Amino acid sequence: MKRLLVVLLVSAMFAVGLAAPIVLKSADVHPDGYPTVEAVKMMGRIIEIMTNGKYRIEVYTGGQLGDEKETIEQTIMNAIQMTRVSVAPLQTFYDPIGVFAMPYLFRDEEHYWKVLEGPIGEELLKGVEKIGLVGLCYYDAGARSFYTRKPVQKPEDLKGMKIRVQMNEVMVALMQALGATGVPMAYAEVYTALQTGVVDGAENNPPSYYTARHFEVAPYYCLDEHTRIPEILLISKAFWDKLTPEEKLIFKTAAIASVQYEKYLWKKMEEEALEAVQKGGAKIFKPDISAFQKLAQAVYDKFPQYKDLIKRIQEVK
Ligand code: GTR
Repeated sequence: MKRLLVVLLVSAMFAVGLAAPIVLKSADVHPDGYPTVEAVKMMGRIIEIMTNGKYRIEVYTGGQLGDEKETIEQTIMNAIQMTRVSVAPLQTFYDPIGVFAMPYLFRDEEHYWKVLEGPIGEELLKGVEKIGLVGLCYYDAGARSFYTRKPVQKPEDLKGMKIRVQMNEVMVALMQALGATGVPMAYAEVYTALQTGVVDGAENNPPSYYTARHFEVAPYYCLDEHTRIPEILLISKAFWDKLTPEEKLIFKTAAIASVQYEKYLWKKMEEEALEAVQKGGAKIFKPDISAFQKLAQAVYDKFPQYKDLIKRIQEVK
């Protein structure tokens, strides 16, 4: 009798389209509440509704599925279906996108979005197909600045310091140009590395500085805003290729909607984070940015492969 009921129930569920959804695992190094995490969740809800429950996105937060290099690899292999990462660690897999890590590349925020949402941004999103990924969209990640155990107010203060950077060659070169040593390291390890003095500092945007609680162990935040490296949402090409044209359109539309949401959450959190870290004891310093900018120019000679792209980016008005 019980069996019959189960069978009936299951067939009824199939009939109304509630049958076991296809679950996409999506990775993020940030916690719940972080703009990128909430944006991907929103995208998932739109997709679930629009496909009558056929697809569901489960976001695995806080680096549960590995660091960014690992989740990129897993997404390429379709072991997980999606990952939201910074474009910085993607450089190792697809070099052209590393151009976005160049220091002081964008004149301002408007220029940044014009490039990302224009032909150059599209071209680089499309480019990741070569490595088995599909780029769905970029998200805002603001500007990255230094935070250290001892105050930094001008580039000379960075001399001899070990600064944790993302897994990215441009960032290592930038630290060298500023007189420091770049130490590539996974995000999850940064707190302890700062606490124990394995590194003297790191660099990131205000929401990361706050949510990863790095302000507790590196309380001097110098807003030199050396880079604007966007976030990117990647989906496995192996998975993508199985979607119908209509499903692809739904995924892409949902991604675009989630970008608007992320941008809104980002602005809010950027402000809240700056307030919260100061309440938590961090000291914020606004330096003379041109001093950093001048030294950072040396990085441009080291990456001749980006010359054309940089020229095109600068020409975007
Ligand atoms: C954050 C970014 C993360 C991660 C992190 C890091 O700003 O959102 O995806 O790349 O920086 O520094 O590792």
